Amino acid sequence: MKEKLNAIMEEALRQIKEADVPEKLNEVRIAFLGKKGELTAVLKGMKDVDPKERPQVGQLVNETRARLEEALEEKKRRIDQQRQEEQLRREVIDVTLPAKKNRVGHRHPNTIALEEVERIFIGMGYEVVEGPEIEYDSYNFEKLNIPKNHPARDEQDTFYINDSILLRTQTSPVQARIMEQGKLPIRVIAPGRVFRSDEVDATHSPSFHQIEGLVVDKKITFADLKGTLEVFAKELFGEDTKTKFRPHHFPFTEPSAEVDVSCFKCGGKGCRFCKGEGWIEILGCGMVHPHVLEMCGIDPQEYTGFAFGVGLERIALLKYEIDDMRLLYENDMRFLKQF
Ligand code: 2U9
Repeated sequence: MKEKLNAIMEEALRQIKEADVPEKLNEVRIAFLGKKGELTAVLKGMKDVDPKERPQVGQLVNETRARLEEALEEKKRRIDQQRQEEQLRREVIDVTLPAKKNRVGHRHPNTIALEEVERIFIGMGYEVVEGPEIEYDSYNFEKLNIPKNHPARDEQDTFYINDSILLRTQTSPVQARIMEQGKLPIRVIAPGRVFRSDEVDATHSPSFHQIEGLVVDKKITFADLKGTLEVFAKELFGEDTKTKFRPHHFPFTEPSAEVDVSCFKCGGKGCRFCKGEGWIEILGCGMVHPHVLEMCGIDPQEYTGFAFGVGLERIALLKYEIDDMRLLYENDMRFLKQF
């Protein structure tokens, strides 16, 4: 019996040594210590052993069982340790590798300029309003004093969907719609995309952006217009900025003016930036034409108003000293990431 137990032990220890994964180790455990295992079979055969020898054989079986359990446990610990070491080797982090750059985007120069203009007018109590880019001819032209065959239609040629629907050439129809709603007084700015049938060059594009403003109330005068635009120019270009109003003509305003600001590079002395002029043109403006007020349902005897319009791209080009408008639309990251 002793030899048999020794043979079992030797075979079990050999198999434990060979087992290299926990699954195989478990198979060895079942083969020797399981219900139908070899050592269990010896225990079951105890009834055939001479009763005198039974205690000794029983002790031997128990010792063998304890040895095998210990060997199994030890091998399991070693396999687990090996696995953990392998895993640590596999998952090692190279702290010397350069970190992945987290590239955070930022606002387009047009958006930065727009938000600056909006901030200034919101500070003066204005509301920001928007309207459709596809417009009726009547809102884009007729109600703004530009009837069919008016010469201003040539300057503002656009893309027509049909005879009466077009891509808006200005954001003025947004204000015409606001006036028609009849809620007075009005103090709004209308930023948005506009379209013209223009060739692309450094200062023109078939699609660009405008910000227009409109104020309608009782007793609004040209002095209100001047004061408002002077504040705007100082906020945008600096406290020392001067403004100059030059008479001009627009069909929708009367009287009308173009506004220049003193060059913020040379302070008005004349430099390369202002082409030696000392002044830079920034916007157009005027008192809303009484006929325009009337066509939009407002009594010009009771109410007066002023309006102005500024090209957003022009503001961005000036503020950031960009010399070609096309750069604003090309989405070249080397250009855009400078702002
Ligand atoms: C209504 C009545 C009047 C808006 C105005 C201008 C003068 C103007 C240009 C600036 C550069 C367009 O982008 S640009 O080419 N705009 O000079 N715009 S007054 O006048 C209005 C608007 C709406 C109902």
